[in-house]
Amino acid sequence: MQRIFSGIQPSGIPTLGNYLGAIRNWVPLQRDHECLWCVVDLHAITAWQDPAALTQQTREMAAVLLACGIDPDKHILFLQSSVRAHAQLAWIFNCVARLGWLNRMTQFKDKAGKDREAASSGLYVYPNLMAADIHAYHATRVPVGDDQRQHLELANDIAQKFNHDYGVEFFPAIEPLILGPAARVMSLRDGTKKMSKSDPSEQSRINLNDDPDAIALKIRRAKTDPEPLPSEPAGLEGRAEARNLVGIYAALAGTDHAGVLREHGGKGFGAFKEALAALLVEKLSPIAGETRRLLADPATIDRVLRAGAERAAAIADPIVAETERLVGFLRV
Ligand code: AQP
Repeated sequence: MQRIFSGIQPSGIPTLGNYLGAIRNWVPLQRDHECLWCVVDLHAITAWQDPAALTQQTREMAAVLLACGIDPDKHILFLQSSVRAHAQLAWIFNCVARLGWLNRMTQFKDKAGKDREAASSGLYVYPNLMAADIHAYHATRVPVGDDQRQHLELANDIAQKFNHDYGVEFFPAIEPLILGPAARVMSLRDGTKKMSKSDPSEQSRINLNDDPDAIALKIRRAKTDPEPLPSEPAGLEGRAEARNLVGIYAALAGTDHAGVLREHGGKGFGAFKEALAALLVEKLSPIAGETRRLLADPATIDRVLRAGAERAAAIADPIVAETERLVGFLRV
């Protein structure tokens, strides 16, 4: 059975983008893989997080994952900072990855924005930590949204260079699993920017804990253009916002762009947005309800995470110990 690792940052309330691009696709993978699901709090602090908010968001993220169907008994759900192996291996990978490789990472450019000098050095070496997250478990498959593809290529480059430099075949190649028809969900305010939980505009995203009124309002206010919906997917060309809303509808309804346009093509956005909001409420309300129920008993969530960290460390510690031996660290 192949081992899967995937992570999500507790940097806010998870969004529809996180759900359609990642979490929803994780659940069926549990049938035929051994899975490690990680709330990556070390990654979250690469951007400023208020400490009390981070604690709260971390527990909320674990609750959302459980509410979406992550199984903490058959698989492992844990916090990144609870397993020291991640930071230990990341340091070694900081010394393997080349600056030139990191300079090509588009996510750093996007996230650092114009004021690069003010970005944390953690944000810059984030892909090295991500490589360590995966390789600390010898995981071979990583389900991610389309935006993470470049980071996985870097993780493979790091593994190859490590294996080459130390003359071993220790870290296996990893394969990205880009799943789901809505692999990239875009902002509701700007169809060229991805939907993000840390976007300063609350109106840019659907949060998984939004109530039906909030969902309806955000969809009603979502940016569109004056034309009606086309009847064929080719008519979405150059219409980023329309394309995004159709993509979201398709992913939730289990169809594709053509299927949505067969039903809604020719309609104005008013009617389509109403149908989309109703579909979102139908699909997301049960998750929000179950998350609330779980959060009423935080001790149980914490117990699940503690047990998960112990099981994760039991896999990662020997792999990192062997990495340190290969590097030549004296163990006394
Ligand atoms: N808009 C998106 N569409 C599709 N997939 C997405 N993912 C995130 N946004 C979208 C996928 O969600 C997983 C977890 O992401 P993350 O929390 O580790 O980091 P991120 O990609 O940086 O997500 P955010 O929401 O944009 O967080 P912030 O705002 O903190 O940077 C990943 O598999 C990602 O592909």
